[in-house]
Amino acid sequence: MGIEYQNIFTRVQARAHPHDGIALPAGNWSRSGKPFFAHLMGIVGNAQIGPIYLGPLGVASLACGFIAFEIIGLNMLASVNWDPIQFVRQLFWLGLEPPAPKYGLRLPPLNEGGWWLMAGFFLTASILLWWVRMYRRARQLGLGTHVAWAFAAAIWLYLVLGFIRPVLMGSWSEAVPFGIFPHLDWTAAFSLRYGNLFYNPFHMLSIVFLYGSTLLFAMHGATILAVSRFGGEREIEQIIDRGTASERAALFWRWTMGFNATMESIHRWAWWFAVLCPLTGGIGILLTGTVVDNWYLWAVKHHVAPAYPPYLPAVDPANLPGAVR
Ligand code: 07D
Ligand code: 07D
Repeated sequence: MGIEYQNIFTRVQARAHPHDGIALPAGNWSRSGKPFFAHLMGIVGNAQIGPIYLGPLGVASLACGFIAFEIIGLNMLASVNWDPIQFVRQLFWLGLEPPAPKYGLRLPPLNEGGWWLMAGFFLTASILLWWVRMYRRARQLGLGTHVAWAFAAAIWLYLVLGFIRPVLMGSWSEAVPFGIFPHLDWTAAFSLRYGNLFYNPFHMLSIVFLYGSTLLFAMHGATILAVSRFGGEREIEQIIDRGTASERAALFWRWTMGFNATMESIHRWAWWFAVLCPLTGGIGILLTGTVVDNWYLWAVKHHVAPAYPPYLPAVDPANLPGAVR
């Protein structure tokens, strides 16, 4: 078909009058902003921008998020002596660290982890308020709350990493620092400290769902784009009409792998894979240091990994028969 049906990047931008959406029941704030169209946004999504619903929860969440962001940013700036040039140059390396182990779960002085604790409090408040907002907006529109519960799965891992596990371990020092590379260093150190996270079966499961999510996303996105020439992205009509895009898509997968998901079930696959990634991951982190202290030794004990053979002196290949001398 060539250029006239090239749909990986482009989409038709139908323009009507911008609309505000349905009227909101009593007790809601009104939506803010006069809606307008942006062609560039129309390339990646819907061209209509706004109006947005802020509401008290949205405002409170943004305020808490802003406070957390400021605490982190100003601490980072202080750590380079308030030098803006160094702040920009070293930004990815700067961090706000949790309190030292000697403080346990007590309140440390501000510059020894107190700021970290405060930033964590406001970031967590911001995330939880945003969660309630998503839940309530879905309800107000008469939707299911699937988005909120998927977000809750991510929040579960976040809370395990920064709150639940540190509390069980009895020390804030177990938690993750704020910062781009500092949080990566923490991740690597955590794996090393607990005997290599690769041997944690819940890390394995989490990876399965992470990789599985990208695979499913690619399969679903590709399938729908491939049948969009038959109107395949208009999913509902497709379910009730025979000989349509949906039926061809189903046939394609039955022919290539013998089984097909349905227009509805593919989304359930996607939801579960995405949700199970941080859900299983959070279980894995929660068990680490609380129940299992060394995942490699745990794996050897449970016949998941072989034990290292007893120490043998290293053989120098240059001294073996047949080696080039
Ligand atoms: C694409 C949606 C947009 C979201 C973005 C993230 C911030 C942080 C920093 C105020 C897919 C916005 C980032 C607001 C601003 C400060 C100091 C989502 C998309 C663009 N990580 N992590 C990143 C977080 C953990 C790990 C990137 C958050 C664990 C590894 C970004 C958390 C462990 C790698 C980031 C969190 C871990 C990253 C890109 C919270 C184990 C990378 C994220 C709240 C799970 C990658 C330099 C992304 C990277 C990366 C944010 C937790 C490991 C900065 C907010 C402790 C190995 N992480 N992370 O695209 O490039 O997500 O790092 O728990 O390689 Mg991380
Ligand atoms: C972090 C959920 C919280 C995020 C929230 C978002 C904001 C931003 C701003 C809008 C991501 C809040 C958002 C604040 C607002 C704006 C602008 C989800 C998060 C609430 N690992 N590993 C995983 C792999 C190794 C380690 C999971 C692969 C090494 C640790 C995932 C490899 C070591 C932890 C995964 C690999 C190590 C993990 C994360 C390969 C390091 C975790 C899943 C190929 C040397 C986490 C059980 C996720 C976990 C985790 C993948 C290797 C350490 C599947 C592919 C061996 C410590 N690893 N990993 O969804 O759950 O995260 O482990 O080598 O804690 Mg790993």
